[in-house]
Amino acid sequence: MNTRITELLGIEYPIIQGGMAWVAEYHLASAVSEAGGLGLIGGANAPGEVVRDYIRKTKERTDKPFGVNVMLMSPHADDVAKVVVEEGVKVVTTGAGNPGKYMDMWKAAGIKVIPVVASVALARMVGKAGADAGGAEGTESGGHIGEATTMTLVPQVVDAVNIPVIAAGGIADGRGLAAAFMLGAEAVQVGTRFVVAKESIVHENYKQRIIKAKDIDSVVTGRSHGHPVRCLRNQMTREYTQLEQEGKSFEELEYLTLGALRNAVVDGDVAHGTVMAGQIAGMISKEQTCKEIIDEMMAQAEALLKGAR
Ligand code: TUI
Repeated sequence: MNTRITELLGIEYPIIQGGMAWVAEYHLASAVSEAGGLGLIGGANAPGEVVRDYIRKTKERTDKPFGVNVMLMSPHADDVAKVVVEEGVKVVTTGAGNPGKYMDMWKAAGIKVIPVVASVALARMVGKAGADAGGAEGTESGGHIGEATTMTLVPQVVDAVNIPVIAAGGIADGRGLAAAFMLGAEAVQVGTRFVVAKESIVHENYKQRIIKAKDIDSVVTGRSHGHPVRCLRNQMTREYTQLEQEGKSFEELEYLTLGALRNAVVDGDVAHGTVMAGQIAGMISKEQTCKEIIDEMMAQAEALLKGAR
């Protein structure tokens, strides 16, 4: 399954790990890269120096390609954008915004730039600005999301741009990978399944919450003020939804969730913390190594696509 994406990034398999806040640190990123996919360090809201340290620790663990996700709403985005250049990172993905202002700097440094977008309009814009590939992320994803589904967004983005497209949102096995290829994608981004990987450092409670999740356990908070975030239903989401319905301001609600993702990932408080996960959580049933996940996805997708040809 060699594609323009595997070629561009120098990876063995068309599987890219999501740049998930707090979750995508150097243990996970290096394990995914070692298994032949593209591991990502999630910059999230971390200061530039923390990301620099993670980049160096990833390099100690793997000689294979890896990338950094720059979360554009972060107060440290400018610093992280410079750190990736200084540290010679080869691949950058971006989320939660338009990376236009960093494109020239990154391209001049020879970085392969992959903005993750949730609309055709932004996909066109980043294509014109010189992006090397585009991530098309459906609303099935965990975390900060757009409105369109993966099934509808991916073919529309494929038609709108000339660069190769990576499908994201709702993909966690070989069936999803094969389906994404049928929609015209040339790689997939996988988040939630890697959260429960053996090498993932998230708290055991968080992993168990995903493993036990049912199809209908996924909810979206923050729609009313334009910051939709998908996570698993718990006491926090019930309180949040209640306050949202009462018309509480964004600032008041932010106070409720401040540090809430960290509380869930690091401390294992899956009742009051934010348990970000995609809608596919209901299908994920066990902890496996990154290599087992990637090998299983590839074998299943290859068998399906052989039958489809
Ligand atoms: O970025 C993501 N997923 C994320 S970022 C994140 S950290 C966070 N947590 C809470 C609130 C906000 C951020 C958790 N998950 N995925 C890529 C993605 N980008 N999905 C949607 C978008 C997006 C949305 C609006 C990209 C651009 C955009 O507008 C751009 C513009 O300026 O027109």
